Amino acid sequence: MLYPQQNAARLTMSLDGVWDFALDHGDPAAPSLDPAQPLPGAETAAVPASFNDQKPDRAWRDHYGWVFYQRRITLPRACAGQRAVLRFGAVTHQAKVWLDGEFIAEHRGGFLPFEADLTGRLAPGASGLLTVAADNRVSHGTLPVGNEPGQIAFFGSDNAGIPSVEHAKANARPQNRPNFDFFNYAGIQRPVTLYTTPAAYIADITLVPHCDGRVDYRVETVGEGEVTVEILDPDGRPAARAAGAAGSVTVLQPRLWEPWPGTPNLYTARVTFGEDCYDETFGIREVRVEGTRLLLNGRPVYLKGFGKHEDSPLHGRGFSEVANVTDLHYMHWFGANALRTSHYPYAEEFYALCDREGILVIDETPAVGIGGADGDPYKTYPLAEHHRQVLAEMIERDKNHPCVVMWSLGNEPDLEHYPQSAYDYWRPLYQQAHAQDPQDRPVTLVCCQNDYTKDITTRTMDVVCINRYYGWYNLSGDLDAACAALNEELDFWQAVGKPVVITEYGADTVNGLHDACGGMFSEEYQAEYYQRMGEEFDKRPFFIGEMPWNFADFATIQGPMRVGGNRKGLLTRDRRPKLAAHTLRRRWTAIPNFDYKK
Ligand code: E8X
Repeated sequence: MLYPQQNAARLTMSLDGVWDFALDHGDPAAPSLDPAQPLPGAETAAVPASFNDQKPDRAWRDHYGWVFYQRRITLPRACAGQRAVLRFGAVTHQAKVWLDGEFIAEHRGGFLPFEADLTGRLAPGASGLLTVAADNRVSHGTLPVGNEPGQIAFFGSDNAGIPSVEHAKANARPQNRPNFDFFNYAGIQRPVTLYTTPAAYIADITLVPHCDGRVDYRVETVGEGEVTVEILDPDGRPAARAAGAAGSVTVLQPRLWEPWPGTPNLYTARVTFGEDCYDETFGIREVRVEGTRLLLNGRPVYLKGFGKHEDSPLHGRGFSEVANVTDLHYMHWFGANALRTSHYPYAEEFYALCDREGILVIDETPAVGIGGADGDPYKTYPLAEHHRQVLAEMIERDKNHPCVVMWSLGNEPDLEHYPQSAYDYWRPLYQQAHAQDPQDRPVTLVCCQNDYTKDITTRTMDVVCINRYYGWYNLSGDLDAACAALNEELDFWQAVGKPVVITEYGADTVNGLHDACGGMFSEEYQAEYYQRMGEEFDKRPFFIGEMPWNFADFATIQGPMRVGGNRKGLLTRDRRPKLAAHTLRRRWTAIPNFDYKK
């Protein structure tokens, strides 16, 4: 699915701004407000953004079920004869859409785009009432996963078995019980666009670049016309040309895409088809695994960066170009070159920025929270079909981005209690990712702190990605024991013979809390923790990446383990560095992108 683009043949009209908004207090089984009528008692909500933090009201923060958004839209007369398309960057977690009360679209999955063709439904020069219902419920059938009524949320305090607690749990009001450690923000969280194309149009573009300058391409079209493809170099000069819907072109003396502080050279594939045209940006780079090395353009790359969240004050999980630009400038400040889109695909605009800024991205599905309740989740959670859909949509959306160097099938599923069942669930997804990705990037699955000797899935991934909290959730405060345990486990992975990246490690740290003895939660502990962990990583040639958790403090559900959210950030939520940020900055600015581990 191509990102909306204004050009010689296409118009884009933003529908972002202040919409009418109403909580739906009806039965969550289905949206209950009338989409053909103005919303009763409508309030205001900004789009794009999570609705939860936009009003100091528990009813908004803790809502469970559907919410409604509504505004009028108009298609200009100048669009006569054009195809008109309505596009949502993401509506969390599922959406239903009506125009003047007529149902026109729905989508499951809160982190990927969907469209509705309005051609013939909205006449040029006419206006219509656009109504969107968003469902924020999570369950064993959604990604991310929520726990069912009567169960507890992530890190929830249970005191299981106490009659009064059990009875109160069983009779609690219907509510979300996220089995994940981030606030269940929801709503129209990414931009909404009304855009046009000619009646005969370019539907999709696939690009597979090679370091020798060959670029394989395929253009999918609708209607009659001829395809031409012109490649423009990073300076906008013509570099190659081809005709036909599929084929190859060769760029002489290609300027490769490299991570910052190298040059992330970006080329443009200028595609024409009849009256239509579209410019698709891409980078000439190759990524593959060889032995225990991750090779970028044939050279062993070392990943230094973060697990992040799309999370910022006021916006919640909502799209914020300001937060994205600020965060990527901070990535350079840290000397970082990589990040993981934990725990869901981020906004398309973020990947475009990573392409431009030269940041390597591990692109992750929203498959987080699979496990933890009673029984084998792979036998009881109705997830497999939706998971396949989400993986397919993520790869289809992000396939041309040079910044995306690896797919993560999910985060921290249960891989040890039902090992064969887990393997049988994840292996087909691994195979799907490889089969679907035209650039055949490495595929991983991020593994939770577990008994790695029982886990038969993680070791089958192209890159072993482990989240480990030695010195925090276990061996708490004892960094000598933590380093000993880490090394015992790394001995195990050394024998597996795959590249290993630690995709999470960290310590909750209250900014401003200082302790000369470096006690847990102090800034001194976090700094010492990262210093000690880095020293151990440096001893292992197969250890090819370090990604602290988390880039910044972020909002979570309430619970006895969270003090105003997750405080493992190297930055505070409003992006101010803690002591350990300077520790990592010193370390990473001294580590080169390539050849750090031979
Ligand atoms: C944490 C992180 C959480 O924020 C992230 O989304 C997934 C968690 C650690 C799990 N990984 O808690 O800060 C460790 C579980 C061991 C008991």
